[in-house]
Amino acid sequence: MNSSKIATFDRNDGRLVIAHILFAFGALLIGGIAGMLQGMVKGGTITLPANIGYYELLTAHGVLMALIFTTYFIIGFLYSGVSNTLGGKLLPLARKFGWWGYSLMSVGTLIGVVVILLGKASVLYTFYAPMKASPYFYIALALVVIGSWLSGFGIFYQYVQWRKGNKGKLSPLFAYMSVITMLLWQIATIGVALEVVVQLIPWSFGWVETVNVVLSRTLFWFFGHPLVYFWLLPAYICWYVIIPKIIGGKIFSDALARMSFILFLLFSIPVGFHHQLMEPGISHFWKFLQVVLTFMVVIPSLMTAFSLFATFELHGRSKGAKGLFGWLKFLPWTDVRFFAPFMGMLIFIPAGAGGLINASNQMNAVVHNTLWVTGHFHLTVATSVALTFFGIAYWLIPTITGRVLTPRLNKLGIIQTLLWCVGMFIMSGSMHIVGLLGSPRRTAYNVYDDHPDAILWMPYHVAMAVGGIILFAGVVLIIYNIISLMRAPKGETEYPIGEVSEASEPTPRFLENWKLWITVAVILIVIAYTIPFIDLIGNTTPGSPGYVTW
Ligand code: HAS
Ligand code: HEM
Ligand code: CU
Repeated sequence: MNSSKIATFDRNDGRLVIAHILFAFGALLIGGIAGMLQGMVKGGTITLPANIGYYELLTAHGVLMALIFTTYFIIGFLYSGVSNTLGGKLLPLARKFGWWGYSLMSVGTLIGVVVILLGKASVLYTFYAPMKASPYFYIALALVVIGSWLSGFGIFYQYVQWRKGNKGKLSPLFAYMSVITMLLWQIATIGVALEVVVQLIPWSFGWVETVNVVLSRTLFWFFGHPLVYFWLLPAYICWYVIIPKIIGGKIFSDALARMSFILFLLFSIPVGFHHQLMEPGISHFWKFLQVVLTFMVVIPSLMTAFSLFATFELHGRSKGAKGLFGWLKFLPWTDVRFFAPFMGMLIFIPAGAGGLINASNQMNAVVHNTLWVTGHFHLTVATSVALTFFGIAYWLIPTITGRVLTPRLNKLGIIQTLLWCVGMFIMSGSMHIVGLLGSPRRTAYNVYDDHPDAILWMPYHVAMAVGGIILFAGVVLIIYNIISLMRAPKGETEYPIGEVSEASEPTPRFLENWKLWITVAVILIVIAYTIPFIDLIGNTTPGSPGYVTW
């Protein structure tokens, strides 16, 4: 293991980071139980005990996995890197922001989970109107969002102060990427905050009778698509900045890495309509424009793939690798800190390809609302992103707690990664196939006796359940590994930050010109959304009353 150069982590900062990471894994455990049960219900192997509704479970799963596990892990990870690269310590105010954010988000999460478990908010993690949840569910969501803003402010504050004290210097790559990730988040969450505060809370309290449904969904997806890049970018930080160090290589190009993050900031927001291609009430022209922008946002992912291959290949060749793929032999396959994120990268190839299919209007008509889509995001967020986060935990926890990753834990980590890959191959693979055969997502109805296609679907649903059980074993093992990491032998572990290859060109300074990039981002958003929003707000069809469908 690479623990030669010693770096101790500030203890107070460490507490903040660990609090986030442990909360994240707590959410993963509860969400994992729900996930396994859902798979079994859909496989027709169990019925839920009388009082638990399928949609209650599915809401808990979506919220805990997609919103809570991810956000907590991301904020913890970003704070750790910002502390490490911007001065080795958080400024007192930045740390305070971190704790304020953490507290508010935790209050929100607890209220939200209680309301969901009481069966008052089985509206799924996208909480589409006109399904109407308890107002406290929306208030809980608002608290989580406001909390995450405070955490973002802490990161911005640390960065701004660092730049003031280091005039003319290029900021560290990790910190730069963290700022973009949080900027993306702050802009995107404006949409969902408006939806929740202006539309859903007054409506669920009964202060207004009806809600404008298409407007609320459009505001949701204004947020919902960049949300997926908010999950992805921290994984990319690991791939760009951490992985080169772990394999003993160099970052291929600092400028290319920064450019790809800028492209995410610009193109990931004005694309929400690709989730609404099948919805009436939005004109084809705007859908077409946003699909074009969706294909633009594929480019930074392709740049990432190129850059990672280059890092791997240059490293291998510097060690004497021959032939087209000889460099593969020089990667540290038995090191879980590399292996888990690498499997995430590999799986991102089919995962991203599925995304391109979804984004193509005609093909979206085939896959929309089927289990194909569920298969797509269990590869992207639940594998590429989740495995990368797992891989990060194996060095982040020891670094912070002053411990070391033992060979035994490393081995358990490899087993955990393999379990996840096998389980996901089976579960997501069958979701993809059965989705193409027309089996719907988000339905508790599972026997399909009266549907002519049922005979085709059911074997895949059973396979989904089997995959889900293997995945749950993976959840149990990662929880065991996290607890063991917290108690691993004392020692010092380095925070692995990669260095940039000397062969690469210097980074142009305009990449750090925030005024320029934020302005371009806002212009693109204004072009893509102004007229659709004017149309939707001026829409004279009556709004919808609320329904409790569960
Ligand atoms: Fe998606 C639906 C389109 C990426 C998550 N997506 C979803 C939903 C989620 C989600 C959660 O256009 C469901 C929401 C719901 O509940 O309704 N998605 C895309 C496109 C991309 C994409 C075009 N999605 C993601 C990522 C996610 C995510 C990332 C989470 C992290 N998605 C859609 C569309 C829908 C959708 C439609 C709506 C469907 C519907 O009808 O409801 C692109 O960003 C993908 C680009 C990526 C690539 C792959 C590049 C490969 C790389 C790997 C490098 C590997 C290396 C190692 C170097 C083109 C970077 C290789 C080594 C070797 C040795 C081989
Ligand atoms: C939905 C299983 C892990 C995010 C589902 C569904 C199943 C499932 C069967 C589909 C339910 C339906 O459409 O009726 C599992 C299992 C997991 C797991 C067994 C591992 C133990 C994850 C992870 C994430 C995630 C790690 C994200 C980080 C989601 C989301 C939904 C979902 C966002 C959609 C909820 C909705 O449609 O409202 N999961 N999953 N899952 N899963 Fe997972
Ligand atoms: Cu999207």
